[in-house]
Amino acid sequence: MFLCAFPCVSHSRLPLFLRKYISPCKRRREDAQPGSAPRAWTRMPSCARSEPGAPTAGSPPPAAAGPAGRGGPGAAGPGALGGPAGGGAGGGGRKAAGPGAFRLTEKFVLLLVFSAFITLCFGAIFFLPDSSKLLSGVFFHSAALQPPPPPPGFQPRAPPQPGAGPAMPEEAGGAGSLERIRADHERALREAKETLQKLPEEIRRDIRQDKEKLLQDARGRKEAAAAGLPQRPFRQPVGAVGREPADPAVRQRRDKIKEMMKYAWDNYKRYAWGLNELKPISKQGHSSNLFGNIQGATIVDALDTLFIMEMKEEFKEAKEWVEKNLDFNVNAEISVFEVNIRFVGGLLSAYYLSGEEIFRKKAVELGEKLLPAFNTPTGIPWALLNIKSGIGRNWPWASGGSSILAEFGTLHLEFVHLSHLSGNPVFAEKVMNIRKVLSRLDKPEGLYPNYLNPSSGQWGQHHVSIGGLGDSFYEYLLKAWLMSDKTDEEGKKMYYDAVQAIETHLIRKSSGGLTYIAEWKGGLLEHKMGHLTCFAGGMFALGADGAPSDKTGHHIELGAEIARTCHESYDRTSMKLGPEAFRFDGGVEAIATRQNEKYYILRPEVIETYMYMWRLTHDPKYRQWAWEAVEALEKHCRVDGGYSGIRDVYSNHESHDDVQQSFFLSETLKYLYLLFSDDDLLPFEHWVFNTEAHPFPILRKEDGSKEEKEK
Ligand code: DMJ
Repeated sequence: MFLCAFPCVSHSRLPLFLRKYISPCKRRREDAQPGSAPRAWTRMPSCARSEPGAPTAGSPPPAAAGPAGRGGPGAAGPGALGGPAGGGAGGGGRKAAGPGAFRLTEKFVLLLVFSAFITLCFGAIFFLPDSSKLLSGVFFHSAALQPPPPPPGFQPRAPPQPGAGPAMPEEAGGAGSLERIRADHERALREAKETLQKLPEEIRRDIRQDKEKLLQDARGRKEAAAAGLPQRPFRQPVGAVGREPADPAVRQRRDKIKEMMKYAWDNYKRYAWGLNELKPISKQGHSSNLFGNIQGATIVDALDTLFIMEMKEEFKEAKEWVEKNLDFNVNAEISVFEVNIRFVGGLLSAYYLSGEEIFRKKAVELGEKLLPAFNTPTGIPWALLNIKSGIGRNWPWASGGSSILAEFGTLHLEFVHLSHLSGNPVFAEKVMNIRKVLSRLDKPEGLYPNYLNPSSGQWGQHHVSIGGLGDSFYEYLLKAWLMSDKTDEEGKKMYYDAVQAIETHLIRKSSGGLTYIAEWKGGLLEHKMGHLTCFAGGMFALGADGAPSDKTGHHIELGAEIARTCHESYDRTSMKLGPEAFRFDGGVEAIATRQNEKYYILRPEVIETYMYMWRLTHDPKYRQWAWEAVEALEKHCRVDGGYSGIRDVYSNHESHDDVQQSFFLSETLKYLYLLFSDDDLLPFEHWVFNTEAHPFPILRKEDGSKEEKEK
């Protein structure tokens, strides 16, 4: 360590009696041909030992070093300072008194000078700015400081652009820039000030949490490496948890929604833990064939809601369940769409919010299991897939073996993030190919039919819907553009063109002045709107900002009108909860006329639209309408064992369907909670929600490869 300090001092400026002590090194430097050896080679032998490629203790010394170079008998103990004066070979005579030997006082002076010099060096290291970097350069000059080698197929990320938006959430800009150092120092100062204001027990708790986080990070890194995933530094995401709302009335409502979440969760835990969903009346598990025998849908779907509501204990137990029990190595035929939006989506969000590697690992593992679904002549995926055999098929009822628009069109956000997190472009390639197939096809009147044959690449029946079978395809066009930091121009164009066609051919106004979105069947309109279609109000408002030809205000207005119509569909029932579908014909408006359309299964779409409208307009009526829904849910859906759907919302007494849907926890309650939170909880500038309300971070322009975001 001492010797390492010397190369930075010119030999000629050293006191004479010191020069001879370092002369072996000096001579070595002079012996070297200029430019013939790396700079490191000119260092003192003991320094060179830490250079890459330099022999370590026990390895044979290079021939050029000669027997006296190192490792000789004199290399240990006091003789380690160098060879004998004059640099004779070997260590013999190192202790013999001779003309060159010092007296005790000289030795003392020598020691003092050494000490002063070392103190100076250390002082410089510790007090120079960013001393940690100097220290690491001097003492830890090792491979640990080198970036890890890229995994196969991993696209290197572009350096951040100056002036680009804030890095999000884990990819900050280039290390070492002055800006970054200044920001780091300012942050450190701020944190120090905050720490000074804390109580001792708060400081102790913070330290404990930091320690846990460090341990957990280390564990996670190991797991990720074992799964072949690239290393990723995790940074606290923006707006993952919010402040308490300032207004006590709002705070109280938000607390109520958290209590509802707790009630739904506790009952699931009590009666159906580890199974997909809860039957709250019969108080047992509910299995839906959408997930085959993959288990734990409610747990995975609820993870991010638990996180943003700061239900830490529950989040922890959910995470532990995922770690120990979530198993995809099962012989199961699953719905690719449902598993993607709930399981892949839930795991991705949980990872982005918490940084727990287990979620990234599981998401990528599941994503890989879904890949065989794309093995069709066109690459348009099957609806159903056996994740063990990799054999896929379509729903038998879907127009001549077609795949469904809302199913294959709702993979994009998740698959782009899977590529981003795994470094494997295959996921993004699969969904970009879907885009390619769609953009080549003729669209009747600019509309996208709900059915597409994955073998022929041709449309099936010309049925168009912004509700069931079509809905989230449109949603994902817009959100793909937003999630790409507005670089996915193709997604943007497809979205706004589609909205134009929808307005022209599907959107109508009732005689009572209610705007609705009808369904289109080969050119004929069915004047019916599904509960599912109600999400479109939020979508129009969210997309208003980018609308072409000064149509921003118009798109907001369209969102507001759809929100009003959907609110009417709730308000015109006896339970103040909306039916599955409502009609605008036969003398009725926004009312279900068929018995099999009168049910409510805890769906989120109307509340989702209120949430977007609230965030984008701050019109208090949206909070009011949302609160009406909360009251109705409490009155009619809350039962002894959780929350249940209702068979007929027009009836005066409840007939429960006995299912607590997993999307009630992931979507309905999350959107309600956001409605009564400040806008800086999961702000739209940083997050995009998948169709199951799982938040994904926007991929900043400087993040990720082009392939993941474009085409
Ligand atoms: C959710 O699973 C998703 O929102 C999906 O897109 C369709 N609808 C259900 C909830 O109604």
